[in-house]
Amino acid sequence: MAAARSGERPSLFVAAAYKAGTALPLRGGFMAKIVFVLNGPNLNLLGTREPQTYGRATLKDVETLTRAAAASHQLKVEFRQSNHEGELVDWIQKARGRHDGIIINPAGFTTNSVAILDALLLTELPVIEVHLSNIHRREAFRVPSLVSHGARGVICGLGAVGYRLAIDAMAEILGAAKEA
Ligand code: DHK
Repeated sequence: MAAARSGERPSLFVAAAYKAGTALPLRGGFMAKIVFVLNGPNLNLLGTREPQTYGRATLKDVETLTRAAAASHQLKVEFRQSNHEGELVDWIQKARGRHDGIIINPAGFTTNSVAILDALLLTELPVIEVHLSNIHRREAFRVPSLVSHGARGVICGLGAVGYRLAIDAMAEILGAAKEA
């Protein structure tokens, strides 16, 4: 991503990217890297959906926690959820060249979406797969994950904290700066 030097007027490219929300200048003039955090079907109902399995944190709570973790690494986050496979595929395709890494909880698409896996692969971005629950100690149909074939790493079973850990890992992968 283009870096604007401190004190310099942002270039047209930077200004356009900033407007599009794809490049975010920070103090000191360098561009914050952007992590795309994607959530699959039924995660919009977190907090009330089978709380014994998925916890009481709402998706908004997860987003807040994720953004706070990202800010501590001077990373930006774009956080989205969809119940629709095609919409997720469209978003992932557009991440190429716009985002620096992807964290995805594919939820119900984990074991069956070749389309989501293929989209993740084409971005050539680092991908971390997250699940709130420990899919390995649940019903057999929740594994194996197709998405894992495109993931650098997988975190599961740690609830919302898994998203924070995924941000920490992504920061490491992207060489992001840790705030003092
Ligand atoms: C969420 C879902 O919706 C399920 O379909 C997966 C995952 C598990 C989770 O633990 O976050 O099997």
